[in-house]
Amino acid sequence: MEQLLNLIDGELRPAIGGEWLDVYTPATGQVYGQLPDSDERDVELAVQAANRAFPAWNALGREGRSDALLRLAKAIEDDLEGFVADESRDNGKPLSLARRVDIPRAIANFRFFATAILHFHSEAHLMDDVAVNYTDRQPIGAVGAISPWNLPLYLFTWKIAPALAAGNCVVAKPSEVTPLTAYRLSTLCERAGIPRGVLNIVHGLGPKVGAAITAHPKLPAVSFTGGTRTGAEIARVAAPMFKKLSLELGGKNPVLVFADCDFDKAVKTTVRSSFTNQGQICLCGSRILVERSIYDRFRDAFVEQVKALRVGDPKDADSDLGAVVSQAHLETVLRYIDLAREEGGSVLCGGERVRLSGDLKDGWFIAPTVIEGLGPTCRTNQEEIFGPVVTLQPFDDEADALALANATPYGLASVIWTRDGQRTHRVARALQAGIVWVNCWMIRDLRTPFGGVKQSGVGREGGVDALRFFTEAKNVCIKL
Ligand code: TXE
Repeated sequence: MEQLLNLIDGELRPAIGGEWLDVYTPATGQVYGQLPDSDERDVELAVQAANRAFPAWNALGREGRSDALLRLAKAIEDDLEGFVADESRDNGKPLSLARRVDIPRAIANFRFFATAILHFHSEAHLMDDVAVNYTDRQPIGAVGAISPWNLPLYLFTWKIAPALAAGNCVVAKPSEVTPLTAYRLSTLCERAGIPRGVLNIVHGLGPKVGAAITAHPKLPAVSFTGGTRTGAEIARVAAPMFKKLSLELGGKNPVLVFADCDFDKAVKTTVRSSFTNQGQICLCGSRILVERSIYDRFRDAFVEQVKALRVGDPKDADSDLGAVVSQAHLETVLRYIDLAREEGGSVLCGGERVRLSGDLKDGWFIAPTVIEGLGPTCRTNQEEIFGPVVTLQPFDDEADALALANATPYGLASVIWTRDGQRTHRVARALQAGIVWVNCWMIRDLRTPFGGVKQSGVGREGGVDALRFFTEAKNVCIKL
């Protein structure tokens, strides 16, 4: 039984309370290890360590911090297959996906911000012969980072890298559902020359450890990715403390398929945008809106390709889908499929749990599911399911497509399939979303602003947005 440990003040250690939580392998449904059941006492030690380490880490300067993050990136890269195997085992995703996306992106996160900080510039405002102003963007100090289970190391490092690059020290909490690669990262920090206390990782439950991070007065900024309901709870606690908050929350992303699209590419890419990572990506397209004139043709071609997807052992190279992340999430997703039937939807494929053989017989596998016949206002089309489940809806014209697309409380990502250049700009501008992909999906430039509107969150991550979140702007005005 593996015992994961916290990283606090440069030391790998269990929770002060000595309690442990089980962690599972989704593909088998079995416990593989334990993680510290930490509480506010562990968070307190981590906050003290982060605040102690801050002056020296900041004084290291941009070059020194950049070198340290580049060393961390190299350390992960040198252990790529170890991280890939851990991520797949812990989350249930196919090894091939962890190798192609998750771990390379975690490395890229560190490398991107290690260099971005070297080019992070500020502004000056000259008032003729009166005065000169310059904007001094200083690091905040010790900051909190709380991340989810769907892209564990990818989203964990997406917060940590800019925070550290900007000169802050971090108290981070990975999801208790997928703690393994954050733990593996913590075992590399000393070797990579990350000074003690600069990065602190406290494992445990959200309402205990996450809540303690949110409420701690010496963590003036918190960056969170996870569910909308949790985001609201974090905001409820942090707002009266006037903390800086970055909230990247849920989505119910529309895919708009117009009749003039590149049909084969639209079908093929929409299969990917629907079911990658078992549909457990906040950027997945879960509501597919198709112009009526091509609806039947699209539906039949799409369902045929979805039926060909292989749900299997995450270790198998030809598995397209692995297991969903937990027993609880398996039950949530299956309940939504039952709800869709109750609301009058017809399941065109999938719609049930998949039972594999051998030691995978108790694994949490769900067949990729496509549902049609539901209107825009039902719960199935309003609520984030966050699993391998999508709905199809026809639309008559552009206005109808936009009305459907914008008809949910979310506004994170969206996809447009059309060859019409004017329509591209019109529809992109009218969509209530933070991200719009046109004739593609998941092409990511880390310099671009990342985040959503409405109940998909507050603020933007990525590029200069992230570095500005993790710094405070001070205007210095000098009389000439
Ligand atoms: O998120 P949670 P989960 C959505 C998706 C999913 C739902 C719940 O709908 O089903 O969120 O997923 C910590 N104070 N997304 O369970 O519960 C928790 O320990 C402070 C979309 O992963 O929000 C974990 O580390 N922290 C999302 C982190 O918050 C708390 C990706 C996320 O947990 C806390 C993942 C509290 N009171 C899920 N309660 C996206 N947009 O990518 C929990 N946590």
